[in-house]
Amino acid sequence: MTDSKPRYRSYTSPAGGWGAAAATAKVLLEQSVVTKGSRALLSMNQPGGFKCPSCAFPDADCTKTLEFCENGAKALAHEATKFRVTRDFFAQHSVAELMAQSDYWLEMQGRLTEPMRYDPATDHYVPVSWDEAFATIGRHLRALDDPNAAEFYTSGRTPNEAAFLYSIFVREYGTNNFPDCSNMCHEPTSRGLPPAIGVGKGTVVLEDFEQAQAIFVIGQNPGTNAPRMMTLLVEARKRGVPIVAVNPMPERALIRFTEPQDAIQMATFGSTEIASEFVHIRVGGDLALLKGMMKVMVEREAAGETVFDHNFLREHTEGFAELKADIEAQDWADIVAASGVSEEQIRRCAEIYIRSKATIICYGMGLTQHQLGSRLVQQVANILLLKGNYGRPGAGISPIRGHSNVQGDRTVGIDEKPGAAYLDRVRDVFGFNPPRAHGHHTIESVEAMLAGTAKVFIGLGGNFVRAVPDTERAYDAMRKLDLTVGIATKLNRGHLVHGREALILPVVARSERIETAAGEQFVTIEDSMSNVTASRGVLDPASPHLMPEVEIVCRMAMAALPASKVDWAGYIDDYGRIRDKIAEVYPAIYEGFSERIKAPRGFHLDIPPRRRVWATPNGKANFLVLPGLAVNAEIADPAMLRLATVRSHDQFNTTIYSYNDRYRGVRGDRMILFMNAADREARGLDAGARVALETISDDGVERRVDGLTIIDYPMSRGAVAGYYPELNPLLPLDHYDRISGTPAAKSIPVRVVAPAAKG
Ligand SMILES: Nc1nc2c(c(=O)[nH]1)N[C@H]1C(S)=C(S)[C@@H](COP(=O)(O)OP(=O)(O)OC[C@H]3O[C@@H](n4cnc5c(=O)[nH]c(N)nc54)[C@H](O)[C@@H]3O)O[C@H]1N2
Ligand SMILES: Nc1nc2c(c(=O)[nH]1)N[C@H]1C(S)=C(S)[C@@H](COP(=O)(O)OP(=O)(O)OC[C@H]3O[C@@H](n4cnc5c(=O)[nH]c(N)nc54)[C@H](O)[C@@H]3O)O[C@H]1N2
Ligand SMILES: [Mo]
Repeated sequence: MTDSKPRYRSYTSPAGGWGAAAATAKVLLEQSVVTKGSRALLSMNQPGGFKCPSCAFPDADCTKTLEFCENGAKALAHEATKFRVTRDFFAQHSVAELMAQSDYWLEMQGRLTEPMRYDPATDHYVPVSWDEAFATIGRHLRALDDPNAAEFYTSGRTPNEAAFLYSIFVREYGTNNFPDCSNMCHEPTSRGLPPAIGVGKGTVVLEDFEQAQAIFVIGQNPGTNAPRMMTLLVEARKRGVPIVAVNPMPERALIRFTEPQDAIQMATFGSTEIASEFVHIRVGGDLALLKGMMKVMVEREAAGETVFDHNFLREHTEGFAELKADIEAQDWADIVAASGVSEEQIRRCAEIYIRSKATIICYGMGLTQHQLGSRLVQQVANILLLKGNYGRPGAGISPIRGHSNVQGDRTVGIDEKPGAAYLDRVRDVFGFNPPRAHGHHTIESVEAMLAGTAKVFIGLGGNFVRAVPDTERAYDAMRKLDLTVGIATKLNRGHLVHGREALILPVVARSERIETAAGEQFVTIEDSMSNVTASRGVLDPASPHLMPEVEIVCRMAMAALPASKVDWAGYIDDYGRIRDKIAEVYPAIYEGFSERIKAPRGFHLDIPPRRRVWATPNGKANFLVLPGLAVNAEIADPAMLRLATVRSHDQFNTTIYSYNDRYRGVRGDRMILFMNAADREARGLDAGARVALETISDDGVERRVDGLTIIDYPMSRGAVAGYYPELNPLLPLDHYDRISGTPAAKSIPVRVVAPAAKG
């Protein structure tokens, strides 16, 4: 915490606008990259340039001159920063000293510059040669009796080429242990949608937003986490398209937004009202809302109106009768109580949905991060099926992904539960027998570390210990390991909470040029709407000693697998050869990759539901019923509140850009508890009180976070919110969705308790 007196003033201006423009200028200045950063921003998301390292939202067509947002600019400025973490820095600070610093401070030290190894004798990181680093990794991996004792994490900034090779390396090594960031994020989409519609991805493309007649935004905060999406929402509103926003927090950008790319709106201080209907849902109340809307549809059909797309239902779906029976069994009073939304408003939402001939439903972490997240996502698929909102312009399901290439990483093999057909393909293309047994997802990998069965952790990007639940236990877990390896651009806590031996391997970043013996290389990424595009860095690497991720993966493989059947050395220089192999392993979607990627805006990967083709066992789209109205285990404790851990406007996941959260009116602090005044008064607490939170659980582990300041905020009743990752110590490791493995980070059962007495 930087400031003992946090300041809070409710933010009443529209989101976006000059505030966004000013914040862009400020961050370039703070990182001392005004000229370099501004120049790089002109190449971001442009043909021939690089892809924004921030979120996974696709870019629009070339008619827009600038294709970045305030938060993309922050991501770029922090990557292009002039600050450096050098060997002198590590000589000055022991790991114990660095541990005492905040995540913000660590981030602000700048880019990593050379490989480092942990020296237990001095508790300092010291320089190590790349050769020695790979030899260490090879020695540890070769020494393991069981390849399943190694965990291979991936974070979603890793491009397709590196992720693909990593998935081949790890499988040849002998395990499917692929914990990844998606396991904490949109896995309910990847696992929940295939049995419903045959693909674990979204079915809309950008153009669909221009033809939609209604748009729902559920559990998502696009003004902060996908700001380029705001352009589409503004345009839709200007066309009079109703937008329904469903959220326990009245996020500013969902209410009013000024489009920073709109010169007239900027000049006149104008703004656009976004949500025509703001649904102030209870945390976890979305299931009840969706069922309420479906109930209205069922009732109107029973009264003789044609509401469903009957041809579509007949031709394309199975399970309608079961769904209908489940909906009929729900009682209105229960629906209203579980959602916290009035019957009138649910009826208005249903009316919007019924009238629209093409509806898009977007959703984010507010929907996925619950104990039944995967099955909740299936209910979104259901309501869209009822009106045939697939394979029609302007309609479909639209999970808004997080990391810029998290979807692509999964497509090219980062998957702890690979299918048999894919494994056969890998065997045929590469000539080794990949392991068939499923591997660990993120939670299972932490459990294996705690149990002492895991020995080695390799993190291809990311900040594993800060991202996972149960921070204290995660720290214990990492410290039991023999070797931890962090492959990263920036120093983070994951490098400080380490195994007996530890390495930090610094990489060339997205915005930087990759030069190999074969000349300049580009990489590819897949965005949230399945577009694959090339990304070519334009800046000089932060240091001459950085290595591209592709080369790091190849050299780890060469060190660990001396008798490999794969030509690793051949992939280091020529990324075209990697793409040819991707095409061989995934002919159905990647045939002709090297040719197709030459198109200035890349190409779209086939999504069968767009053609009304369903890759499910029965060849149909399936209605999947989730009985009841709850997506989290009920807890009969009257003091219980549901805690949603969310992102501020000034962070990218575990990377903290500042202590401010502009749209929520917070300055100078992140130890905040957003609470409804009525919930606060019911507990006899004062506004601005300092409190602690305790998790309600029955596993005997005490989980508590102290030093939180209550802010009166228009939360829905019974819901509180605070920031991730500071509140991760409250999230129990086993509080997760069993289908996807995704932690229920939006519904932690907590109670407010008195703070520890100050010593
Ligand atoms: N600038 C920036 N951009 C990012 C990121 C970042 O940290 N910073 N992270 C990236 C990543 S990896 C991801 S996954 C995405 C995340 O993007 P979002 O999905 O927008 O992320 P969150 O802030 O976690 O939460 C989303 C919203 O869910 C709401 N919510 C909480 N509980 C519920 C509930 O029960 N029901 C409903 N309907 N809503 C609920 C919260 O109030 C919040 O507005 O953004 C990506 N883009
Ligand atoms: N309580 C709670 N927990 C959550 C969430 C939540 O909403 N609430 N959200 C979850 C979600 S959605 C996600 S996606 C995860 C995120 O989990 P992660 O993906 O593991 O975390 P990040 O903070 O995105 O990782 C940041 C680090 O990545 C490294 N990095 C940045 N760019 C690059 C690059 O180009 N290459 C390489 N190799 N490294 C790079 C930098 O060193 C930086 O410190 O957290 C999850 N955890
Ligand atoms: Mo994410």
